[in-house]
Order: sequence, then structure tokens, then C-alpha cells
Amino acid sequence: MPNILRSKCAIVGDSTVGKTAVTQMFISDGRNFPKNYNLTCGVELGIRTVSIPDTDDVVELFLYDSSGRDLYADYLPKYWHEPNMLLAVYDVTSQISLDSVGRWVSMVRNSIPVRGASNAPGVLFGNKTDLKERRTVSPKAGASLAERLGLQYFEGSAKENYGIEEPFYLLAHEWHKFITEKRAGFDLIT
Ligand SMILES: Nc1nc2c(ncn2[C@@H]2O[C@H](COP(=O)(O)OP(=O)(O)OP(=O)(O)O)[C@@H](O)[C@H]2O)c(=O)[nH]1
Ligand SMILES: [Mg+2]
Repeated sequence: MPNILRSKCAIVGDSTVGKTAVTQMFISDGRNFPKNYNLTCGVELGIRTVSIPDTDDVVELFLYDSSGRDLYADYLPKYWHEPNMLLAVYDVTSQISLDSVGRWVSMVRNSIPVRGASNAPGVLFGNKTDLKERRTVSPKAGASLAERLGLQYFEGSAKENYGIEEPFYLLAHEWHKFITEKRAGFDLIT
């Protein structure tokens, strides 16, 4: 039997950047790109497991795909209920969506219990790289904001199913590492 490690991931960013598309593509293994825009009301929960190579461990990611609309902002932390990690998404054709990332990240970090906030794994994902002609945010600008916020940077396209798995795998591996190190520390004490 595998050891299942559960982790709650808050997925945030402005409305229409593609949070639902990224989440659904990851959960469906690249089969379910939502072509028509359906705004997310509050939070939608998706689940996918990631096996950690060379171990019996499996990380079960609880993905809290959150609405980017201001209307729901006050409710989101209640839905997440102390998340363990975050995925901030922006749209590479929208500088405004990149400018909002800091605010979204603070919102998630403020809802993580103090003991875990500093080592909570986090990723910044630049979505819609397929729209090459309309791109206004350079990879360098995305990566530099990620560095300033202490996030790992990735970019890709939900539409083309390009670069979608990497950010989630990184989060799962970081969580596994965090829990394994915590357990090792506990074993030393007992
Ligand atoms: N060209 C392109 N369009 C995309 C991509 N990802 C999502 N979209 C489109 O962008 C629109 C918004 O996508 P959603 O995933 O619903 O956006 P969201 O961030 O979940 O929006 P809210 O739920 O309102 O916060 C939809 O019409 C998608 O089809 C992408 O990688 N490339
Ligand atoms: Mg959505």
C-alpha cells in the first residue's frame, strides 16, 4: 500500500488567466481543455495524485481552483481552509494580470498557518504562451517577479497542453521533501 500524503494547493490569479483550464488539463491528463469560458463561482475542487519515484509515497493534490473575481475574494480563505501550497497564474498577454500576482500571493500566504507560511511551496505560471503575437509579458519579467516573491517560475499553454504538468510535479515533490524532512526531525527526537 502506498503512503498517501495530502496537500492543499490554492490556485489563484486574475479572472480569465486560465486557472480552470490549467487545472482541468492537469486533472484530465491533457484531455479536457475548456474552450468556452465558464467563470468559476467561489472555489472548485479537483484532485490528482502524483507518485514520487523510488518511494512508496504518493502525493494527493487537492487543487482549489479559485475564482479571480473580486466578488469572491473575501470568501476564498474560508474555502481553502489553511492551504499548504500555492499556484499563482497570470496571462502572458496581460501585464495587468502579472501586476496582480503579488496581491494574490499575499492573500494565500496570509491564510497559511504561521508555522508553515515561510516554507510553503509556491509556483508562478505564465499561461497562454500559444498567443505569441499578443504576448506582452516577457519570460524574464515573469521569472524576475517569481524570484522576488520566492516562487518557482514556469510558463506554458493550457490550450496546447504545453508545460502543464511541471509546476504541479514540482509542488508535489517539494511537499514530499518537506514532509520527509519533518518526519526525519521527529524521528531524531523520539
Ligand atoms: N489561447 C489560450 N486560451 C486559453 C488558455 N487557457 C485558457 N484559455 C481561455 O481563457 C478563457 C478563460 O479561462 P479560464 O480557465 O476559465 O479562466 P479562469 O482563470 O479560471 O477564470 P475565473 O474562473 O473567472 O477566475 C477561456 O475562454 C479559455 O478557453 C491558453 O493556454 N491559451
Ligand atoms: Mg475558473
